[in-house]
Amino acid sequence: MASGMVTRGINNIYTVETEDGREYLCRIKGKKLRGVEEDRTPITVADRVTFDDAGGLQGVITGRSERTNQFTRYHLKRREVQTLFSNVDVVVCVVSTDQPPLKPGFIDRVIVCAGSIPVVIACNKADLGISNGQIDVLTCYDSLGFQVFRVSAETGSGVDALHHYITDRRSAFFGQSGVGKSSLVNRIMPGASQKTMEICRKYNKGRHTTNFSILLKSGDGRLEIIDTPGVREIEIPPMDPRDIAVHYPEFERFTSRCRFSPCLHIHEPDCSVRKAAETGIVDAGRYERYVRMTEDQVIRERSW
Ligand SMILES: Nc1nc2c(ncn2[C@@H]2O[C@H](COP(=O)(O)OP(=O)(O)OP(=O)(O)O)[C@@H](O)[C@H]2O)c(=O)[nH]1
Ligand SMILES: [Mg+2]
Ligand SMILES: [Zn+2]
Repeated sequence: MASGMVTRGINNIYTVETEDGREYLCRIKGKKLRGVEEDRTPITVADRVTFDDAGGLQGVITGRSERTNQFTRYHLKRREVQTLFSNVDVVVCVVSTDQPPLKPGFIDRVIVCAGSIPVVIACNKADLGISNGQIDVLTCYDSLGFQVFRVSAETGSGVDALHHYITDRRSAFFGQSGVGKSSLVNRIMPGASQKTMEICRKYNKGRHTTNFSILLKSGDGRLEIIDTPGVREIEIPPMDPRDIAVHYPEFERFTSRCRFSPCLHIHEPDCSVRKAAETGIVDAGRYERYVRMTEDQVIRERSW
C-alpha cells in the first residue's frame, strides 16, 4: 500500500503525490470511502491518503488520514455542506479594492468557514486606488489580529511581505472570482502558470477562471499554495447560532459580562457585547454583520 498527499481533484479523479515525488491518478473505490462514510467531501486537496497501486501510475484510494483542520461552507443551491480544502496552516482571504469591490461581510463569513484555521487578508489591486472607507475596514481586521497585506499582483507592490509570511507554511488562497488569486500565486511562485482571466477570456470559458483547487509547491519545498476556484458568494456551514460569536475575537472580553449565558448578543437584556458595539468599543459594522449572520442561521436552523 502506498500513501501520499492529494494535490488536486477533478471529477472524482484525484492526483496523489507520493513522498518520492511521483504523481498517481486515483479514484475512490465505490462511492464512499471507508472510515469517513458520513463525510460529504471525503477527499479534498491536501488530504493525506493511502492507496493501492494499480500500476501505470494509477491507484485506488483506500483510506484518508484524520484532518488537522478543514475549510467548510454551505452550498446554497445544492443544499449541501462542502469541505473545500483541509490541513492548511493559513487561509489567505484574497479581496480586491475594486473589480470586484471589497465586501467586509464576505471576510466575516470566510473567518467562520475557516473554523480553527488562522486567516490573513490580502487586499489586492492596490494599484486601482483604495478609499478611506476601505482603509478603515482593513485597519479594523488588522487590529483584531487578522493580518492584512495590501498588495498588487499587477505591479508587485506589497507582494514580498505576503510571500515572506506564507513561506514555510501551507496556505490556501480563497476569495471571490476575479480578485486576483491566481495572479498573486503566479507573482509569488514563478512557474506556477495558473491561468488568469485574460487567458481565459480567449477561450471564452465564462466568469470563473480557475475551476478546480490545486496544491502548488515551489522547487525548494518552502512554498505550498492551494489556488482555489473563485466563488460568487460564501455561506457558513450549519452550526449552532450560539457558536458563531466564537469567531469574533473582539467579543471575547465582554461575553462573560452578559446577563445570560449562553447569550446570542442580539436582543438579550444586559448584553455586554451589544453595549460595547453601541458605545463604539466593538466595531459597529462588524457587530451589525454578526447580527445578520446569526439571525440568518437561526432562521435556517428551523428548516433543518
Ligand atoms: N489592476 C489590477 N488587476 C489585477 C490585479 N491582479 C489581478 N488583476 C486582474 O484581475 C483579473 C482576475 O485575475 P485572476 O488572477 O484570474 O483572478 P482569480 O481570483 O484567480 O479568479 P478566479 O480564478 O475566477 O477565482 C485579471 O484580469 C487580472 O489581470 C492587480 O493587482 N491589479
Ligand atoms: Mg484563479
Ligand atoms: Zn451578550
